[in-house]
Amino acid sequence: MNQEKETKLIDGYPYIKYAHVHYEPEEMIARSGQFHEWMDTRRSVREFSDKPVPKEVIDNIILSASTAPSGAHKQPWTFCVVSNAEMKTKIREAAEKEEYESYHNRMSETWLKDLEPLGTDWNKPFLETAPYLIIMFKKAYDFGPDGEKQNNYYVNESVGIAAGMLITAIHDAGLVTLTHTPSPMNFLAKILDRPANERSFLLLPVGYEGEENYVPDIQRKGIEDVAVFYD
Ligand code: IYR
Repeated sequence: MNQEKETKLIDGYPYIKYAHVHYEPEEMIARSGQFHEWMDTRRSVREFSDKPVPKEVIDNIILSASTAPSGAHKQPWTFCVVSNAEMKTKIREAAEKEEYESYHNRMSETWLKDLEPLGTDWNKPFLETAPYLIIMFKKAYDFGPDGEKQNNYYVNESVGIAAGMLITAIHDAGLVTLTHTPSPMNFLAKILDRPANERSFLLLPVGYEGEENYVPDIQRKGIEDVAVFYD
């Protein structure tokens, strides 16, 4: 890590020499299998404990998420971290207002039926219980040095990848989360006073699961169901 960087100019731009770690096939098989087993223990959790989480962990998981690849390396995301109790209450109230409307008037019968085994409803107590709420914003565009608009590219893809990496980092830290998508979710930009170029993307409560926590007994699709191989 503290090795000297081997640098070179290519087409006038700075490059550094890069070689990734390699494993023997046996070890690669073992490692990837173990990683899958570990990832397969991840579950979306709706009951949170209010047990505090060190702020440094939040910094680390956000930095991990922020290593995601992005269109033209624009890193078009902002992670808003809310631990302030009054702000969490405000967010819960506004989210539940929208969710109540969605569950009662906006979602179809089929949709509600599909959600039934997962036990979701308009009630979102985790928005107050979880020690941290991370709200991801996507930056539709950025501002240059003279305040001019600068385009970002593949913003949804970039922020979606970062969200997946954030979820992985949360799991790896021994914490739990849930991807909450209140709809419409523009109230978040208002409450958090975000600039005009940012749109809310995903809300993730982060913390420990509640005591005596149960999650739905879901099954995941197998390799034959999710992958097609063209040999
Ligand atoms: N956004 C709502 C509804 C919801 C929709 C889907 I699709 C889910 O997988 C889960 C919930 C909510 O957060 O409750």
